Amino acid sequence: MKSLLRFWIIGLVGLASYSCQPKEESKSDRPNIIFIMSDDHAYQAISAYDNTLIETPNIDRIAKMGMLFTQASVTNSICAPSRATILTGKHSHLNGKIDNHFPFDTTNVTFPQLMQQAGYQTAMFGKLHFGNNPKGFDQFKILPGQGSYYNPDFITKNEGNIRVEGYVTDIVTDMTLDWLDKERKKDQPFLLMYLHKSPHRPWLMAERHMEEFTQKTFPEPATLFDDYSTRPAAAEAEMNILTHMGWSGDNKLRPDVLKQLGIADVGGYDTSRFNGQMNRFTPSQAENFKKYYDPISEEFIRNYPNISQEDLMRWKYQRYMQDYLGTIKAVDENVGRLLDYLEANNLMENTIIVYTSDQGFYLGEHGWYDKRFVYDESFKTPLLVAWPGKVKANTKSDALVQNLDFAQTFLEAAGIPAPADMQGESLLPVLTGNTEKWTRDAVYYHYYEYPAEHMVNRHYAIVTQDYKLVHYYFTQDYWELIDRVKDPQELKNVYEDPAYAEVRADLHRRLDELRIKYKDSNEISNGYIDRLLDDALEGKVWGISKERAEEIKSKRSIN
Ligand code: SGN
Ligand code: CA
Repeated sequence: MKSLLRFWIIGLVGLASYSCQPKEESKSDRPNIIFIMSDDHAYQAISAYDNTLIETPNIDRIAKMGMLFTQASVTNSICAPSRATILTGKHSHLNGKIDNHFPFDTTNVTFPQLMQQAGYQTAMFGKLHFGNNPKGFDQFKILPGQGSYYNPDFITKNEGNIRVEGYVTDIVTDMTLDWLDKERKKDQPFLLMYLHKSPHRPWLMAERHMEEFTQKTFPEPATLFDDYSTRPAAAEAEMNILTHMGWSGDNKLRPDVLKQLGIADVGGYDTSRFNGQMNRFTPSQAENFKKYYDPISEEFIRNYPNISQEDLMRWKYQRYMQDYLGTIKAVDENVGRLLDYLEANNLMENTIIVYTSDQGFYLGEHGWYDKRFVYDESFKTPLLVAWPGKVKANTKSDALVQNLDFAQTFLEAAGIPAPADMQGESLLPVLTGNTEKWTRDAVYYHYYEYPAEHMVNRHYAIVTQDYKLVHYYFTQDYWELIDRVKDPQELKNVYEDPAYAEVRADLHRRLDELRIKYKDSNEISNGYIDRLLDDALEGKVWGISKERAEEIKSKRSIN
């Protein structure tokens, strides 16, 4: 009798849910997810945040349709670790991808695998940078490592390794649109990861933008001539535009011009890499490049004899901005192509569109390029999310959200339970205006890639809306306290200032709590501590000689 009753109840419930939600519809109810991520795209270079440097009307469309996050950040400001955190929903110390050097551990569970298992069609195009192929994708075409701007190679799921002639940002978009058009299954929701190489170093813009962007001048940031006083790790870093940026590979002066002027090239991206890039061009691409870049070299020869160090810094900054922002122009145009496609094909309605970057970037602030530090320009990252009907148009949030949160956000949106060991929080309450359900008031940060190119010492930190408390360790051992409200440019370490004694004690307590909450500890960091140094001692770390590694080894101490 009991079982008969159960049969009836199940039958009734089944019938009821069937009558309000026919099967196909319940499938298509689950939103599609389009995750657009660029590489090293500073929020200062998106006009929805700030239009001082560039207009990005297409990326801005996402903010106009949805929400712009002003305090989105990463847990570890470097490429592959950020991507690993995004895919696993775990901090670097738990997913194991602490730096760019060692490959990603593919035994990690990633959210695309879970979505694929739950019936999502999944695809990835562009830059991954894991040292191995992504799991959980029905289709992928990824760049090997950093990839190339011109005539890039791709590792593909079904066609082996291929080389495609053209400009990388256009090609990755062509692949993406092609997939949407020809391979997308209309009866399945999809997860699409559309991942640009731009605007990563060496900042090679598309041919069509060279004329305009090599002529532009840009306002300088207030801290271009930062002297790094009170911040020893900042002083040690090797990412100053004047002293570390390559003259040829980065600033694109012709190697013969450097020779003629007696300038020794500097930085990782030097003459040999410049020549390598030139060799990659087709004859017509090379001709076009020379047409716009040769005059820069010629002018430099004329001006160099009388130029001061300050003006050289200014010149290098302008050259950097022209190229960096030039690459963003193509990203913006191509994001526009994708949005147009979605509009034209009725795909806007039930699709979550995210635009973000794997981390932020310095555009001359503190005299720098690159990232890695917990200072705002690289700790924060752009985040714009549209979901028509669900996320209110034209809204802003200053919630302390992180790349750690994407996995759980997407899983919740798709109705898939998140594994208990994921460490983020779903952003749905913030996105849908239920902010009372969002209580996070501090985030945790930990950067590890040292000794390595750019020489940014290891550090971990707590960041709140008002402060940052940072511990630098490994070869340096000291604390930094930044007052984010009074010192938004982050120039002054007030750790020893008695006026901050209480704040400091409170932040120490909260940092300890966060480290427990996220399961980080000195024991875990010490487990990773010499991995990179050991490889550097064998000459296996890009940018670090064996002699340098020996010198660092003699200085290093356990945190
Ligand atoms: C390359 C760049 C660095 C950059 C790293 C990491 N040098 O090594 O400037 O910091 O990538 O970037 S280059 O001379 O090869 O251009 S990341 O975005 O992949 O983390
Ligand atoms: Ca990056």
